[in-house]
Amino acid sequence: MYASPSKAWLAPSEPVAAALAAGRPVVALESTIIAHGMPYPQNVQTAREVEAVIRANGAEPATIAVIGGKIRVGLSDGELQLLGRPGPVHKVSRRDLPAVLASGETGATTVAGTMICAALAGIEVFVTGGIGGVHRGAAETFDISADLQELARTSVVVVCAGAKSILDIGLTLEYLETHGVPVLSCGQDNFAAFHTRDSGFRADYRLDDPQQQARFVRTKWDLGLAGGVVLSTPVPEAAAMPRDEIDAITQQALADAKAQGVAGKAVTPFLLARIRDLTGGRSLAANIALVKHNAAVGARLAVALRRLTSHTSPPPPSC
Ligand code: PSU
Ligand code: MN
Repeated sequence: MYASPSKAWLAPSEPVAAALAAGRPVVALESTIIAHGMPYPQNVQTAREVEAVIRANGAEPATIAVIGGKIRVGLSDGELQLLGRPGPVHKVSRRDLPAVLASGETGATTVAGTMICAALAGIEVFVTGGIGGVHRGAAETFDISADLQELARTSVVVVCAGAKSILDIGLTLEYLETHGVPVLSCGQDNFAAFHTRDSGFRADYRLDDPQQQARFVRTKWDLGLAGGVVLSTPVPEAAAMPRDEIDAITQQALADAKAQGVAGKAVTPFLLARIRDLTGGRSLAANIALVKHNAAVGARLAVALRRLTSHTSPPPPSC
């Protein structure tokens, strides 16, 4: 029977445990981006730099992964290396979490997996690069990331640079609307498209100020409206890629995936790696720049949320 979730699986690091106990702002970070989204050693280097940006903006970083039968919240240098080096690391979404925890193997958490763990640990803000979404051609493949369903039910803010153009961004936004997930934008009216600043689709609400963002989020949860919030902020101008180029390369990568019969959880890592090769590594530079920028936005929101006086805990998932 489903009881209230047990925190026994959580193993926070000392700094994260201390920050949570003191009510200081904490920002969760995912690990699939380290293990399956970027190559070694840039992945580990970036993970460290992103943590430093969060500290510089007044919050405690908590990178999340499954190691040795525990959900580690806040990783040591050795643990970052374990995830970042080539090796057997599972990609852990909602479906995979019990298997990898129970087996004691090593797992990197996706947006969905990280949201679950962050909520369990009492962390309200989570920074990533891009969210998963409805894949192009989903009408035939049914390929819709579990990230979207998680956003519908788990009360964590996900700060991102929008969604990649490997996805159908219009359908991704439709799906989020259906499930009552608000999409906020910071710095521009439109939802961002990861490598490029503008997806061509408007976000639901533009809120540039962390105080405004915090009031929105707190109001949603005070109303008992369980579920996540997407906060999109565009890749910094200097690191953005030309739209025509990334569109053409995305088409090529999608065709390659189809020709090679790539399916299931392998699709997104395959496309990310293929785009990196086809851009001669320039997509990686954009990826690194945008994650660091997201980290600053997320840390400022976490600080603003802690400063709000009216505070109740986020509601638990409705199922
Ligand atoms: N988008 C990116 N980089 C990533 C991912 C998505 O630009 O690394 C990762 C995230 O961990 C996300 C996951 O949760 O891919 C989505 O995988 P899928 O499409 O299989 O749900
Ligand atoms: Mn999928």
